[in-house]
Amino acid sequence: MWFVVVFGSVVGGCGIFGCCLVWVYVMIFVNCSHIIWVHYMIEELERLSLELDADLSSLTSEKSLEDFRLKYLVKKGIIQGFVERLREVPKSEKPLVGKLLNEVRAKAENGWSSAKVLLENQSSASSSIDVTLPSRRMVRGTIHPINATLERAMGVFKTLGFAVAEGPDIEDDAHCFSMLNFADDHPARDMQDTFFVTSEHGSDIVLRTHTSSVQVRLMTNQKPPIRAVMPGRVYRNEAVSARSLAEFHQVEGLYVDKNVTFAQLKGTLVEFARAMYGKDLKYRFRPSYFPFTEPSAEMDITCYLCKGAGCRVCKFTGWLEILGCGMVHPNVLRNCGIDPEEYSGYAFGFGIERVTLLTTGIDDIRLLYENDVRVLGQF
Ligand code: 2NL
Repeated sequence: MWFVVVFGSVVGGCGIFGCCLVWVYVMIFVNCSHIIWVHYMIEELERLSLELDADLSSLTSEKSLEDFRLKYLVKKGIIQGFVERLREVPKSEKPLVGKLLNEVRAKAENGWSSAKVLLENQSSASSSIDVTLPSRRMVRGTIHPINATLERAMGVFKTLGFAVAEGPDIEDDAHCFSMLNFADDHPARDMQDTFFVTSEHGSDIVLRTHTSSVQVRLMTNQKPPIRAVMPGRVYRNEAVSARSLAEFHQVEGLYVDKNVTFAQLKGTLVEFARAMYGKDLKYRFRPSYFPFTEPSAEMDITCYLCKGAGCRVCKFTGWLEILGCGMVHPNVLRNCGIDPEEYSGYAFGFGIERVTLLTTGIDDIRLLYENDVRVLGQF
């Protein structure tokens, strides 16, 4: 442009006409130069678009992404340079050039963004999942020995035709003691043996000391024949030692019908003991005493350790006590609304923890409640 102006001034010195002519030339040239310049910018943008295609296709690393950004997308980059030059484009040409520039800019920005996302996905996928790593070992739980014994015992009684009944852990004196023929001064009612729950009702509420309370509920609510086992947690106010706990599990059983005999009691319990402890064991019934049965007995099996020879486990008797049993006391039947002249029944009860110690060889009952996986994982 300065060349045109200088040329105009020199020639202009040759008179007024020459001067006008020169200015006409200058004006034509200035107009044409705009057209030539716009045309050149369009050509430049088209070249840039092709260059962009090539650069976009090589965006395969973080470095190439950054180089591309610095070359095209920053304030001092190529695209912004074109935006600034757009100001000099004559108004009439602006829509055409502007449209082209927008297309080129969109291509650069979108192409860069999608290449970035692609690269990020690829790198996160490859860094977080290593399919060649060995899989994590599955830690498998085991059934707690108490539950395992409980399930086994219940399974045996179910095959013998017994139903399963449950009741509340918190009981009243009637269901836990008086209806079961406990005398008012029976030592089991003593503060030292039973947990009494202090309540508005006085000291009538207790934590059940046996699941016989469930049997009382069953006999009061249901007409014979009744054949059921009652598993559950029971509580006794005892010092904790290797042999006894203040909280343990019990299964009690009851069969009430016409003409139920002691022979049936023995047959059923021998069947149960064989299924639990093995077919070739020896067993015996010894006379015993419970307030709720008459006659009462205790059942022993041969010691699993010495096979009857006598050892520390069986206190050198050769026998191990496994349960208590007997014929339901007529008073208990009467208390529950069952006529003892018409019906008779047998009942039995045993502690699940004790059976678990006998069948697993664990020698301290407390181990069953410490939940040490080194102990529990062995069963
Ligand atoms: C034991 C002894 C026994 C019973 C529980 C019972 C229940 C009713 C009536 C009569 Cl409703 N008897 N249960 C009978 C004899 C023994 O348990 O050593 N348990 C751990």
